[in-house]
Parts: sequence; structure tokens; C-alpha cells
Amino acid sequence: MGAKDDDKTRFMAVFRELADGLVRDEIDDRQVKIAVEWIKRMIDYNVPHGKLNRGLAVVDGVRALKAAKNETVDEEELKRAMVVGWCIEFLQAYFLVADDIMDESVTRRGQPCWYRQPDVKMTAINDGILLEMMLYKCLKKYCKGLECYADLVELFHDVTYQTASGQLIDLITAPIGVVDLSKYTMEAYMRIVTYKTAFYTFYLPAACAMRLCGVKDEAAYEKANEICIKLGQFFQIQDDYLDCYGDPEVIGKIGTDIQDNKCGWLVVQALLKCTDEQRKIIEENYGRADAECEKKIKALYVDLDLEATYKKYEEESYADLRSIMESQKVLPEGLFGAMLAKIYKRQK
Ligand code: GPP
Ligand code: MG
Ligand code: MG
Ligand code: MG
Repeated sequence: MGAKDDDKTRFMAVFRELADGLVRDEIDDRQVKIAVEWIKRMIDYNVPHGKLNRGLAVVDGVRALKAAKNETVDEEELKRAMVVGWCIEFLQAYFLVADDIMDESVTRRGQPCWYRQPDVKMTAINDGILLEMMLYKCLKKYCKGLECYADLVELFHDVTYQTASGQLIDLITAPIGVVDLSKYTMEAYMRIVTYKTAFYTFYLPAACAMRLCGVKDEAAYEKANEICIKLGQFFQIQDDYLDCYGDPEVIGKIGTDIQDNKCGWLVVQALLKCTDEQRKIIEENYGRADAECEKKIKALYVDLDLEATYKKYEEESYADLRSIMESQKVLPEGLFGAMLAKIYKRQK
């Protein structure tokens, strides 16, 4: 077993400890039995089944920051990095439970979306609130005595706000039943993805690692933010591409962007490349809850060869990101390099 496999095994063991602790708190609080059972099932269904990229990025980040100072990570620091990593995974679980309701999605991480469970439905909204608050319970339990505790709490709050504000524009740019193609500009797209994805997916793990390692220099956080925004844009463009071209068996979710009227990367590209006639096809078929309309849009994407446009973008953007990371001296390259390596050419 390599170091990475070791980390993953340890990381899963820390999840078990956190989940068991949260359930134990309920029992200690004399929670009714059916609620204890519910919470246990709800956590196990929604939290641990993802790629764990965000959570493990905290661990990789702490290692990279320590290595840059010729220091190694001790047991206590490793455990703490893992706990904070799971806090991000709880936040992500909350976002996904809520996002799937809003996007009317069908599957997530290879299983039915939580709100689609027959006995769950809109209880999922409350479960989302619980998942979010569980992260603060874990943070308090394991990090309250640390000098960086208040900064960590503030960071989670700030990033949650940014994400919800991105989710807002994602949703209101795509009203059900109203197709207004003039809204689908690259500028609008970039704002949406920066806020709904980049901050929580990349800046949050990087900044958590920096806080845990005692980084105080505000300029370093600004630099991390700048790089993470670019990584996040790259990641969400991949997500939008996979929504249409990914294999649901592999990505674990069925794409909904076309029917949901989303201001996604593919439709923005299509609008930049299409003829007036093709634009009419988009106007008549985009954003309809109709599989035939969706097929026509997908056929148009083939005519416009958007797959090639995407492949070209991925190559150029990757090279660009590598050079941005390597050309700065403020932060160790490893803080971001591991994240980029995990997502480059991803299929899920
Ligand atoms: C990804 O959008 C963004 C999120 C999951 C953030 C949700 C934010 C909330 C405040 C609830 P997406 O809909 O493209 O993701 P996916 O393709 O995974 O459904
Ligand atoms: Mg969404
Ligand atoms: Mg979604
Ligand atoms: Mg998506």
C-alpha cells in the first residue's frame, strides 16, 4: 500500500469516528430512537461516497506546506487535517442534497438522490441543514482550542455564502419555461461557476490547510484565491462537459443541464459558434422537460463539434494552470499541483 492509499484508509477511519461521535451525541441528548437511526442512515448515505478530492486536498495541502518548510506532519496534525477535510465533505454533502432538489436530479454518486428516497422527500431540506451544522459540531469538537479556530469557522461561513450566491445566479439565469439566450454569455457563466463551485471546491481546502499550518500572510490567501478560482473554473467546465458527454455509470449522475435550461459551458460555446438557423434550434429545444428536445440539442452539439472545442480548451487551460502555479513563489506548488493532477482528463 502506498502513502496515498494509507491516507485514504486513515481518512475513512476518521469518518467512522466522526459519524459515530455525531450519533453518540444524539443518544447522549436522549434523542428518540427513530431519529438516531435516521441520522445514522442519512450521514452514511450522503457523506462518504464521493471522490473525496476536497477532503483529501486538506491533507495533501498540509503535507505540501510542511514539506516546503522541511517539516513533516505529526500524528496530531494529520488527524486534524483529516477532520477538517471531512468538514468540507459534510458541507459538500449538504450542498449536493440541496442542489439535487433544486436541479430535480435523479442519481448522485451512483445511487438515487437522497430526496428521491420514498420516505425522505422534502425531509431532505432539513437533513441538509443538519449536515451543514454537523460540520461545525466536528470542528468544535476537534479544533476549538486551536489558534486558527475562529479563522476556520469564518472561512466556512464566507465560502458557504459565496457558494449560495453562485447557486442563486445559476438558478435564476435558468428559469423553468423561459428560454432567454441573451443571458448565456461567457461573462455570466464565469461568475456563476466561480461562486457556485470554485470557492468551496478549491479555495476552501487550500485555505483550511494554510490556516492549520499557521499561515498568516493575507497576500498568500489572495494568491491562493486567484489560483483556486482558475482551478474551479476549469473543474466546473469539465463538470458541464461530463453532464452531456460523461457516462452516467462512471460519473454516478444523470445529466440534467439541457432540460434544466442551465447556463452551462456547452450552450455558451454553442451560441458563440452557431448560425442563425442553429440558434433557432437552441431557442426551440433548450430548457424543455422533453427527451426529444434534449436529443436535438445534443445532435446540434455534435454538428458544432463541441467535443473538439472542449478537448482543445482542456489542453490549453491545463498548460495555463501549470504555468501559473509554477511561476509564483508565494505558496508551494504542491498545494495546488495535487488537486490539478487529480482532475486533469477526469472522467468522473
Ligand atoms: C455544482 O453545480 C454546484 C453545487 C453543487 C453547489 C450547490 C450550492 C448550494 C448552496 C446548494 P451542478 O448542479 O452543476 O452540480 P452537479 O452537476 O454535481 O449536480
Ligand atoms: Mg446545480
Ligand atoms: Mg446539480
Ligand atoms: Mg453539473
